[in-house]
Amino acid sequence: MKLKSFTALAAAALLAAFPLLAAGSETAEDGDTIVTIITAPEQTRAERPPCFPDPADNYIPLPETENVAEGKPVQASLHNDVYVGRNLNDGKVETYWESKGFPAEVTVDLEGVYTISAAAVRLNPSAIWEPRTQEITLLISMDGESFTEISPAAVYQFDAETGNRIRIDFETAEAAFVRILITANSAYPAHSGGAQMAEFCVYAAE
Ligand SMILES: [Ca+2]
Repeated sequence: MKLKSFTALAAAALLAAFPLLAAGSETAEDGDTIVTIITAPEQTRAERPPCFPDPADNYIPLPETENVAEGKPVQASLHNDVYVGRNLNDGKVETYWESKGFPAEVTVDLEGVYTISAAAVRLNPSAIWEPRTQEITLLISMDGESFTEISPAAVYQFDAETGNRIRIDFETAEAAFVRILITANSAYPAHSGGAQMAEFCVYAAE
């Protein structure tokens, strides 16, 4: 009790000595928190101090032309678990398709004839996805029945350091359908899994 009365006396003395404190004491008595509002600058991505390099600087660059495969009808080999075919061109690297075994085949109907010159296969760029290789062949068609190889089977390295993405450039060609064939995935040396694609992109020629 002694302490309380001393505190009250001290507060009264302070207010008498410094009347300006009275204005601020109103808020304090209500128990509100006193905050200072600072308007943040508009920004579309996290700002990174110059001493921390942006990992995206090491990513394999992708064409800036339209990805004509995005959102188009897909026919895909059987999938594992919930990793269905529509995940492979929904525009999100967080969702992916995983085939049930090999060979794994995906055909995208571009719904029209496009002049194309590159494709890309993307996985989630998170480092949780450990480095792996996949063996990939690309084919094109005008009628969806007769396909021509435009990029022969080759082994591509996927690594979070380079964005977990690979790019396949080929001679400019016209196509209405694009087929991708994946025959191996080093992350699945046994037959428990299959091919994996977060996004299959087909780019219009410049
Ligand atoms: Ca996806």
